Amino acid sequence: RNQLCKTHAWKEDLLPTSVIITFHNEARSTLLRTITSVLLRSPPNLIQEIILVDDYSDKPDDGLELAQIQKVKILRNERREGLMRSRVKGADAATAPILTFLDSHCECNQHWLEPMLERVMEDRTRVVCPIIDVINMDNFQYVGASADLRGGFDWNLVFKWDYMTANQRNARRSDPIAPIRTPMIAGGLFMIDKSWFDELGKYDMMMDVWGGENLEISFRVWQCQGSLEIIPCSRVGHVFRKQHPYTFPGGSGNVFTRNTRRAAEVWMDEYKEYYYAAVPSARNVPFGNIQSRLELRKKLSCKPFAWYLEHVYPELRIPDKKDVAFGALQQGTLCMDTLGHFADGTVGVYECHGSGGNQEWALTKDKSIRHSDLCLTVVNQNPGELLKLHGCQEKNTKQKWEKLDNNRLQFMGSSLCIDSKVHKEKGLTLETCDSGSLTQVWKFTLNNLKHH
Ligand code: LR7
Ligand code: MN
Repeated sequence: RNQLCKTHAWKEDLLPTSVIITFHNEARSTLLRTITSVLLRSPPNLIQEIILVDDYSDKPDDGLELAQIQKVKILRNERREGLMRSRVKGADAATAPILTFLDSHCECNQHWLEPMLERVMEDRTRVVCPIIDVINMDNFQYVGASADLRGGFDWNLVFKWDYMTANQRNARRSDPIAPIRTPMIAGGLFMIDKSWFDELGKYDMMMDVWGGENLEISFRVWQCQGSLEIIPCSRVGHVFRKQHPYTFPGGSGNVFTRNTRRAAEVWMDEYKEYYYAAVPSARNVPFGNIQSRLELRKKLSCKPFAWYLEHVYPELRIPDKKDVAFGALQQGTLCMDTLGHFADGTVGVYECHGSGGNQEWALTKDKSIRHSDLCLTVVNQNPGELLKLHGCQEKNTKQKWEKLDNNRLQFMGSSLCIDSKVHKEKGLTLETCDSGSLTQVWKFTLNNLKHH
């Protein structure tokens, strides 16, 4: 923790919480570590109970044995329900006014609880999480994680950590233990007022196994007049694993996509089209009935997704209405990159970093390939000639490109394509289009955009 956390005096009259841990085939040792750390690292009066929800693990005995520990209660599903319905079962059984969810392989650190309780008690619409440290999956060592991260996503709707912008980091320097507003929560470790969890619609009970519920609850909290925060003085370790140690009834890809579609269809309004542009195969996965969740959204008078994008996640780039494709232009692991050059500069390729910037391009309806207000321009229309960045001009025929079906970018009216084969010495060049040449393959991360 930041040193300042030690001297901060937490409120005296904090309310107790019920800790809810769902698990499917978790090792008993890691479960024990989670439970023990909750009991040893929290003021006893603030832990009402620990509710374990055994999501139909192969061995019922583990849960039964752990339930012999003080304050630990066990519920067991009669069939595999997945983490969403399991958490709701735990929440419904909870007797404390505040719920704390944890994954089944955590270690709560010193004074992890008080700073979060304080925030939720001040305002019950705040949903708060700790900084999630790393428990090394090879030797179970506790390793501190960066405190300068927030939760976010790209248009593929997969959770990712975002580095803070320079402004956000500066603000943090003046008050390092202030709560960090986060567009999305990782999903497993958070605290929420129980009455508000209920009012807000708990979880989507038609989501299965794993995935998508974190996106859904994040949109729901923000759009329905709540907020999400990371509390820097609260730290909890989590075992990050390479793969799921359990089966996915229905197949992991399908289940994840189905859950994600349910979140997108209910909460994202017309912006869901950018998700389908980024993950076209998602359209083939049926997502079931969402009527009751749409009604919930209406009943709670939740704000449109456009509001969320503008006020909560302005860092997420929105394709322009004039674009037909957008994002990075990928060639294997490399991406087209301005290399920091400006007007009259050349362009090259660089390892894809996934954070836009010099690697953000748009193919526009008027057929230019655009980076900000600079366009890829042909100076001399011959093989081997370097491409340049020039200011975009709508009528300039030297700035017109055709995206071919085999992922080539062809200079309009010619048989020349953008090629990276000599980029190291000079930059990207025009070369005779060749469907066998890998240095001419360019794929936009978002294709065939439809705007509403
Ligand atoms: O069918 C299942 N039933 C369960 O009870 C599948 C899982 N589970 C339990 C499981 O035993 C575990 O306790 O649910 C919990 C989460 O499953 P994990 O640990 O396999 O998930 P994860 O840590 O890989 O995934 C993160 O994203 C998930 C999306 O559905 C959940 O929100 C997890 O809680 C979440 N974990 C965290 O936020 C911890 C920090 C990770 C990060 C980033
Ligand atoms: Mn986990």
